[in-house]
Amino acid sequence: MFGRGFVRAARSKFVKGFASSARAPAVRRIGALGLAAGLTLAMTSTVALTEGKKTIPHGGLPGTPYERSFIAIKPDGIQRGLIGEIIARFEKKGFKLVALKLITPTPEIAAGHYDDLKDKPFFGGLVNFFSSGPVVAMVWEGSNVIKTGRQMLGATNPAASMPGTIRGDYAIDVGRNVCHGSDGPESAAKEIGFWFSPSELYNWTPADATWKYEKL
Ligand code: IDP
Ligand code: MG
Repeated sequence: MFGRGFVRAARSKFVKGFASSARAPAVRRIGALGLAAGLTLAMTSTVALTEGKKTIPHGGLPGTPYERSFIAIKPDGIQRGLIGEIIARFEKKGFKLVALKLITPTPEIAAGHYDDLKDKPFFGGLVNFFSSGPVVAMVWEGSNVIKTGRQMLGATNPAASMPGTIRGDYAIDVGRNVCHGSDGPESAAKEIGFWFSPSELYNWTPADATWKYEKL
């Protein structure tokens, strides 16, 4: 995990240094012991703080375990009781949830989110549908979460989505395809910025991170 290797190395370096001074008088050794404990504690808490404050750009770091994608459950997914199912798939895969809110988008927000499709004939219907009720807006983090997230969602048209994907398993119609996922690093950064302020994103370290990644 980030920082732990450093702590371990720093600790073992210090312990070696302390052992080599073992011929020092007892009083100095006791003093050094206190100093060692204090320094180790200080180092540990400094690293822990740095780890907690580890700066990850709002839009994530594509190509690293800190890549981020904007994933949303659309109004049809909410109405059909699929919130838990969709979140569970991302959670079980091992991705990390770093932001989540339930929000009914205004037509302006819906239009802003789908701005790249404003010239499409289905744009009006899409905006009406997307602003018709609450959506679950989320940011998920992990290696390849943008591409893998799209694969987990399935093809835009559920008729072409593979069984086993969310749309393949739970949707029929392209206009009611249950979920949204960023389609690349640029749209991910743009969408995360559009839906969430920096204070709404959480940097946290899952307890099982080293069971999901060989290297972090
Ligand atoms: P995506 O959601 O897989 O990224 P986009 O092409 O970005 O697909 O389209 C955004 C959304 O617009 C789709 O998820 C779908 O809900 C809707 N949409 C796309 N194509 C059509 C269409 O031909 N008819 C109706 N709705 C469509
Ligand atoms: Mg899209």
